[in-house]
Amino acid sequence: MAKYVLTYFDARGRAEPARMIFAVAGIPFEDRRIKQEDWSVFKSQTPAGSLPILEKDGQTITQSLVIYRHLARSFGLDGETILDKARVEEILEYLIEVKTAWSEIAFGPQDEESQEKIKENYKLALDKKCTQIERIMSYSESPEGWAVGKRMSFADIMLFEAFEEIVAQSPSALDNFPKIKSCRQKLEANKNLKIYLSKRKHTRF
Ligand SMILES: N[C@@H](CCC(=O)N[C@@H](CS)C(=O)NCC(=O)O)C(=O)O
Repeated sequence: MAKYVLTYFDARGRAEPARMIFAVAGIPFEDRRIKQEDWSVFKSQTPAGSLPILEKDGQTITQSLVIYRHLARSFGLDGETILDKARVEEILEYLIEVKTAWSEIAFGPQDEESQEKIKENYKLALDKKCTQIERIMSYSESPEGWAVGKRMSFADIMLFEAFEEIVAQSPSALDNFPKIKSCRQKLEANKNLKIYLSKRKHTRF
């Protein structure tokens, strides 16, 4: 079996979807967390000066979305048919747009006027992107209740992860999106994910 090392900061951030893919797939990996005080030295040793990176049998892969897709493909979580694979990737792209709008609240300018605009933009993004995701889910209606097609995919994991913080802070955030909600509930029942979540280190982001 390949040997995987996922390197990121001591946070969920851009590494968390990858950690969840490993967990759900039941594939062991080294979860390497770089301390802020060690970053300036470590940075110069990374290919792009940023994290996450994934090392697989001595080869290094950069870019979080590439890492997620690579892992999903490697573990058969990238969708069954060619069309399912496209649907999975569509959902990923929409979710990244929601995540980006959401992260601006914490990481964007903090003055009152900017925050008002950022929050308005986030609400619009949430509504627009979730409506689109629900549409995609109805195109490839899954009798089994997964996001796409007949089996669990990375889209389900991503739907769970992308909204974790949003739903924790605003429990009714997904009330207008029943397909997304029920898909998240289905994944929440996954045994491997439950074990992972029960042991996960608590971090602010
Ligand atoms: N497009 C890259 C962005 C990577 C990125 O910006 N990583 C941040 C952490 S989330 C980082 O390494 N920041 C530290 C730095 O740039 O020195 C990806 O998706 O992996």
